[in-house]
Amino acid sequence: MVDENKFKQAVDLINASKSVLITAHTRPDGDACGSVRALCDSIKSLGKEAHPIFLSPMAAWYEFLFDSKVPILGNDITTEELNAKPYSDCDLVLIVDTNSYVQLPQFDQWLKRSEKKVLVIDHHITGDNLGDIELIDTSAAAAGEIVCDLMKYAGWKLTEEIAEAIFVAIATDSGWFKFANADARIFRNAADLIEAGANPAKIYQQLFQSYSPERMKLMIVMLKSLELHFENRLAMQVIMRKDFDETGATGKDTENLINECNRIGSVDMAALFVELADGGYRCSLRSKGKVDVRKIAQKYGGGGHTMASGVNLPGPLEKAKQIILDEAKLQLKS
Ligand SMILES: [Mn+2]
Repeated sequence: MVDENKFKQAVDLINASKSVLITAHTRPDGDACGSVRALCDSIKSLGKEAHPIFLSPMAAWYEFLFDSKVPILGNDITTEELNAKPYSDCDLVLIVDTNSYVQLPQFDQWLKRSEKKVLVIDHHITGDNLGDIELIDTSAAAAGEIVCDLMKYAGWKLTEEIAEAIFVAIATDSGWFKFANADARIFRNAADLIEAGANPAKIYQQLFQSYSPERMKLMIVMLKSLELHFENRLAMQVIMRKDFDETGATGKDTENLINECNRIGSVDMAALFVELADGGYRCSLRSKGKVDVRKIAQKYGGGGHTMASGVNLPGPLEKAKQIILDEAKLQLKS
């Protein structure tokens, strides 16, 4: 739990502001999208302006969280435009679900030059101390849980829309309440959110039964690439750029696909390599608990959690794979 004094400082900061720029890490996931939506609503209900931006497109299945399109930096607005209205009027920057420059492409440059106050809400262990005030709770399963705690502390109204948004945040970061981070606290929060109007069955359908045919085809291609190593304890899968062309899927369609191979009982660790435009690979890593995948990601400039992390590795593919094979071998034998 974040201590009360920190919550007070955060509430004071928000109360003192007139207009808030809200963003989250690139490739916004359910936690990022849900938390941003919930905070926008809360801040607006206080009579303030809230201006959300994302740093890359969100997956289609999160779009229901927003009534209007959230501008994307680099697509819909430039960093120069962050110095013009309405953003120039913002007197507070709120960053959710990350505290790291590398997770804020383009925005990091603007942020370094900005003199605005910064509030960070995050549950990751690694961070660059971006905030003047930081609500960091590494025991929270999702940033959405800290948002939930903040709202309870501040006494802000938990509307049906806010409850739904936070439910999305906590449900997605816990793999629909089935990862090791799904503790009593998350179920208590979930119960509160359901009482406030969140509808789990509806949300489940919107999140997990809403694949586009293109995404399904991409998943099939990915599954065909499955390789198992070290007595089937390490699963590795690959998505190449041509796979996107051939299936019609896009980068955001890869979210959560890595979890599919964890259905295999023997698998302790999973890696998914997604080829990038520069010839490198975005490598997502998952662990069932025996391996610390954050250590591996961190060693090569990435970050994340013990059981879910990510890192960009240079190509060619065989070299990127070898790095993961070597690191996995070290941890699996110990
Ligand atoms: Mn998160």
